[in-house]
Amino acid sequence: RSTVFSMFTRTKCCSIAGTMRPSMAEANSALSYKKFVHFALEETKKHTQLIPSSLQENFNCLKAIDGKTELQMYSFGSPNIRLLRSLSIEGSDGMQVLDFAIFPRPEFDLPIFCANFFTTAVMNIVVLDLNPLHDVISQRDYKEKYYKHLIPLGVKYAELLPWGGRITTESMKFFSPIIIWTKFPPSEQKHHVLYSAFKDYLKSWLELMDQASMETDVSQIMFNLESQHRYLTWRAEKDPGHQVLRRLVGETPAKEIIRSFLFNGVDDLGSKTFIDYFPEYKSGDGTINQKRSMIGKSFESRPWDARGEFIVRKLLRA
Ligand code: BLA
Repeated sequence: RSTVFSMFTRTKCCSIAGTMRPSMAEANSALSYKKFVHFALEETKKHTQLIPSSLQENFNCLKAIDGKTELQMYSFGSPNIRLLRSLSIEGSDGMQVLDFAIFPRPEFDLPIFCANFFTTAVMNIVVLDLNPLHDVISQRDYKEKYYKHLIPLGVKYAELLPWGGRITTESMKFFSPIIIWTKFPPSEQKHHVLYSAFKDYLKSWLELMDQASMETDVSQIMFNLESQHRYLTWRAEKDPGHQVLRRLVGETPAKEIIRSFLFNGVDDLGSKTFIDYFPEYKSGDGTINQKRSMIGKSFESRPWDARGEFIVRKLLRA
């Protein structure tokens, strides 16, 4: 496993490797996401015992082809977390990336914690959400169970971090009523708001985890498992970050980071294929259509209202 990575010299290139403690200079750097990772790990440790994942051996620190950009990866598990993993990238050109996710064990129908921030010298692209494991548009009971009490939090941040405009229509099915989808030119004030949002969303997820009860019904566990596998299958195939990763580390290592690290489980949590889950992407010769979206982009404005009701149903009718 991970033959590609052994071809790289895996030096401890990232400055917070080992200690996970950013230096004051890094912590104060206006646009760094290191403090986000540091907060997330420390906060999660207050709620559960984090055990280093076996993935850490192969996925820890990597220098990009340019010899300057650094990719830092962390991964852990716990009694109720299947995988907590973090990829942060600090580019020499001011590019900063955070892809932080927490996937629950299949005995829990908890949402998936998802923070995806892509920052260049001119733009921030932000997705922050507790991605629902099950459908929150048609399954009202699931929506009420996890999101009802969080709607005010979502409304607060939707005002501070306004809707980022038209978005891949298919992605909306993976988002919750409290989704933060926003774009803004780099600004210290916005970065600060984003840090608060990240902390509040993570704390909310950890509270849900504390309260969650373990499912014992096998069919329900299988249902959770398939939903998580479907989610992983979507992101491992269509995540907008893939192109950037390929450019940074090359085709094969990028593929390995995506399938074995970021969306670990895509190859072993289920046997359905991308086309099984998303048949509309099947092209004439049976392969997967390379387009990111078959429907195109939509939702000029936030499709959830302030009560957490989805207001533009027709595009998502499968
Ligand atoms: C853009 N990233 C986006 C967009 C979304 C997401 C919604 C806006 C473009 C679009 O409409 O698709 C994120 N999409 C998600 C997430 C889910 C989803 C989280 O469906 C979950 C179900 N982004 C990263 C990483 C990189 C990155 C790691 O998370 C780079 C290494 C880059 N995201 C990135 C770039 C864009 C983007 C470059 C703009 C490219 C584009 O608009 O196509």
